[in-house]
Amino acid sequence: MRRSIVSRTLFLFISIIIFFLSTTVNALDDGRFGIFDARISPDGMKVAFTWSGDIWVAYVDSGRCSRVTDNVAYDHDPAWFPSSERLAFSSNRDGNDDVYSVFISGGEPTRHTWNGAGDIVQDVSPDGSRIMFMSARNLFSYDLYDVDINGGLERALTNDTSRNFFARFYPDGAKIIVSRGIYDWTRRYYNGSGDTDLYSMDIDGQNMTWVENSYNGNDNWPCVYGGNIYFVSDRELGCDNVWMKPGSGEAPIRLTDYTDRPVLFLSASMKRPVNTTLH
Ligand SMILES: [Ca+2]
Ligand SMILES: [Ca+2]
Ligand SMILES: [Ca+2]
Repeated sequence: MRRSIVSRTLFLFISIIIFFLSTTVNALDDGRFGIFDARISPDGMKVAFTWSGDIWVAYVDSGRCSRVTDNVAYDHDPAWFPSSERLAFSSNRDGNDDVYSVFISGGEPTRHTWNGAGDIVQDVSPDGSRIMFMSARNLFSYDLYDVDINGGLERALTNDTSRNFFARFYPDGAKIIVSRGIYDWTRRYYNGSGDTDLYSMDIDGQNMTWVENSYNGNDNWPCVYGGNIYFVSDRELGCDNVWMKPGSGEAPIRLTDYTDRPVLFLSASMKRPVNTTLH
């Protein structure tokens, strides 16, 4: 029963991803620009993404796309607020990447960081109060920070020599899951000492814990849904596919069968399928 519910749940959000790729790519991608940073909204009805240096939103029910930012600077890495009406994103419009947010209905973005290092948005806390971002403020590392949307100093969540990226909050806001290593995610089939593993930590950066380290290669884009951990890995088939590590602690299970076109930018909606309950 549990497997069937999980399968239906996964089918829902994979269907959304497939829908997104089959509509927006055809509509927008003329071969010169890629679509990046796809993120499903918490209500499951929209997909935010980066295209041609701006933030766009695709609507799942209609397939319509709308442009959220329109600026000569490079706007990227959108992350949804819990309302599904507002996005945090990074932009170099003021000289280097900083954290901004904007309502998808329009208006001027709000700026949240001013540091000289590049600040790359990772996620918004499930209560909407803080934006988590990655920044190379310390030499040779990419650490995680967060900032209160109402102002104040940023808070450092990590301080080490690893790259901490693709960080996402757990749905209940109690913890963060993150991919850690020192490699470049665009380098496929990497197996070496800099490979990424998945870790969880408290929202203040304490109690960093290995949650998936069984593969001497890369595990990326982790997200937690229904108590299970979903991520992207090339550990089989020579290609990046979607994998699930059950919350019960069993070995990861491969959920897609791609052999030539890798899965990128995995994300999950917080919305649960109608008439089902996850335990
Ligand atoms: Ca732009
Ligand atoms: Ca900055
Ligand atoms: Ca690994």
